[in-house]
Formats: sequence, C-alpha cells, structure tokens
Amino acid sequence: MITRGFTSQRSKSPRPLPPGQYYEEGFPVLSAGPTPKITPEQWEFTLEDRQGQVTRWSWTEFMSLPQDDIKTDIHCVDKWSKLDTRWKGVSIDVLLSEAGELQLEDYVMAFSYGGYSTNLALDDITEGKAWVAWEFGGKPLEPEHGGPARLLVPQRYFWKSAKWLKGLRFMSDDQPGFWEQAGYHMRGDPKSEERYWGD
Ligand SMILES: Nc1nc2c(c(=O)[nH]1)N[C@H]1C(S)=C(S)[C@@H](COP(=O)(O)O)O[C@H]1N2
Ligand SMILES: [Mo]
Repeated sequence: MITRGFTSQRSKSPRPLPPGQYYEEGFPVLSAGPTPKITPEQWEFTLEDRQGQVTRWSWTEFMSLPQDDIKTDIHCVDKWSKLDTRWKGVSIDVLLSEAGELQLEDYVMAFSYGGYSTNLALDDITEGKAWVAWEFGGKPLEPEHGGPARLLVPQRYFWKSAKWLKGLRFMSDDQPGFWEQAGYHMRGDPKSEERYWGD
C-alpha cells in the first residue's frame, strides 16, 4: 500500500493559462545558486555592444528614468503561472533610447550578478515587452526574487527574466545562456510550450 503524506490542492485559475500550466497564488523562489548581496549603491546596469561600447547607469541614474507600472501574468517552465503580478521598472525601450551610440544586434545575452545568463531576441524585449524591474507588489524587489533589479519578460518563460540583472550584451547570433545550454528552449514562448530543446 502506498501512503501519500501530503497532497497539495491546486486552485482553479480564474482565467485560461498557457498550455500545461497550473495556477499558483504564492510566489515560489527558483534560483540556481546563492542570492548575491548587491546594494543599490553597488548596483550598476550596462548595455554593451559588439564593438566594446558600453553605456552604464548607476542606481540613481536608473531611478531618474521614466518608470512604468506593469500588471502582467508570469509563467514558469516548472509549470506554475501567477496572474496579475504588479511591478515597477524601466522599459528596455527607454534604456535603448537613452543609450546613445550603441550598435544594436538581433540578439542579447542578459547577464547577472552571480553569473547567471539568458539569451533573448531583441524583438522579444522591445516595443513594450520587457523591463528592468525593481518593485514588486508595491515594495522594493526582495533579494531572493532578484533585487535590487531583475529583467521582466512576461511573454517568455520566467527563466528568461534574469534576477540580479547586471546588463545586456548584444550578439549577432543567438547563443545559449545558462539554462539554454542545459537543454531549455532558445526562445521559451509559453503560448507554444517551448520548454526544452526540440519543443
Ligand atoms: N540570476 C538568476 N536569475 C534567474 C534564475 C537564477 O537562478 N538566477 N532563475 C530563473 C528561473 S528558472 C525562474 S523560474 C525565475 C524565478 O524567479 P523567482 O525566484 O522570483 O520566482 O527566475 C529566473 N531568473
Ligand atoms: Mo524556472
């Protein structure tokens, strides 16, 4: 006889979710390593092109940029989805328009304090599709969720939303980041269930 110690109850989603996802009311923490301890004073964000041009923002400079309030669903490849999450942050469009002389490419590698990375197409993060977010639910983003600031790309699985974001580096071709090298999908679109290689 098999005894199950505990069966978690999954509540019904108020709205349809992408294929294979379930509704989650909590906010699970998923980190591949320890939480880097970065203060806003230490934090800086950079955009880097292939010619070696770099644009940098300190925390103070970043906070003086136009800020968006974002309400969006998020979808983790581990199959939980969280609806109507609220964030504040600076859109990638604003950062690109402020960046000046950089040479844009079709792809970027997002890289983090602590060593994490993830690849994205430029089209996936421009025109109102991605932010560098620093507030969640009306409070500064908790360190375990990526504070001081993380990437937020709601239209891709949540592993693409790099926590403790340090910068974006332009790439002429699509190279795999941390999880993509380990078998996660290069694009990661939840609508098409692009979880792993071959999906
Ligand atoms: N720097 C960094 N960013 C990361 C991760 C990580 O391990 N390190 N995990 C990714 C994964 S797999 C997911 S599902 C989400 C989890 O974010 P959360 O812990 O805020 O729920 O962050 C993503 N961003
Ligand atoms: Mo994840």
